Amino acid sequence: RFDHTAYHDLDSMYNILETAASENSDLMTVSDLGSPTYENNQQKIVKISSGGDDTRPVVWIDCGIHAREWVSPAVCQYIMDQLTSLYGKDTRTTSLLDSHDFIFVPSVNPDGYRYTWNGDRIWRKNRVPYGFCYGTDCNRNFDSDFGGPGTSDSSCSDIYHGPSAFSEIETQNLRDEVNNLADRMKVFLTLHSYSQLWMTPYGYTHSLPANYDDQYAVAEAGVAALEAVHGTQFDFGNIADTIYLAAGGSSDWAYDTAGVQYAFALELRDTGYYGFLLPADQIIPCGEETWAGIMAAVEAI
Ligand code: 0X9
Ligand code: ZN
Repeated sequence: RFDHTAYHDLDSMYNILETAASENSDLMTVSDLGSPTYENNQQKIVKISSGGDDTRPVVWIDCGIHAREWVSPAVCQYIMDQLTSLYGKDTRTTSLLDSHDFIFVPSVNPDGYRYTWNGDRIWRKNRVPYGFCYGTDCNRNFDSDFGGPGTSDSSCSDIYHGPSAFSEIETQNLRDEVNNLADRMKVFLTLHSYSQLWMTPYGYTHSLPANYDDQYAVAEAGVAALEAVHGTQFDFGNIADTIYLAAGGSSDWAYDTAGVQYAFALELRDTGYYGFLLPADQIIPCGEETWAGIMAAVEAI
């Protein structure tokens, strides 16, 4: 069953998900997202739905595109637990889940995540060898100004964009699933750490998207609800101005190409004291505030 008192390695997380799905078979299904990765791991896709025959608006939440950002998959697990354990018991959870389908990819980068457990704790990219070095930054590999600012063409760089847009199995699988769901995807959320930011497009340019005011208002509502839980302060706004220019990111692609009108990249706790090494006793408070923010954002759209 779910356990938010510790981080879990890939096998343990996947075992937890399978157990949770079997205990909540009316609500939760786990399957493979697409083709296995270079190191033959699966990206799992978790669907939490109370019915509706695949017609309801979709809330997409992906986690762990960057391997070292351990709190991200942990918060994905926290949210899945909230949905499955409170459906039919808590009115807010019940109405959210009676009007939306929730889709999770709890580990977008399973090869990298595995390597953070058995090789290098602060590894970021996937593990495909390119020349003398390993790994593409999957969040530079989308077709959103591919190769633009904030990316590198050196495979030894932590922001290596890969040989071409969607060269990586991880981004291909994610692209195909988002495209399948695009016409009913209400919001795309991708969870990172750290910096405490709620970010809207764009990352590849300082220009603002056409519906920026609407996305900004939803981000503001999400942050207000998030901050109300534990007082954790988040900044919000477009990626390029809140963090830095970075092309090839998933949320820019989801907005521009898949046409999802609300596409957010969140940077969860903290602001650098622990950084990527956030202690496990912060998983629950981080999950609580993040989920409160996401609920409020979904309700605000
Ligand atoms: O650099 C990144 O990919 C993200 N920051 S992190 O420290 N977690 O690596 C920011 C992603 C912003 N999104 C886009 N550039 N689309
Ligand atoms: Zn990240």
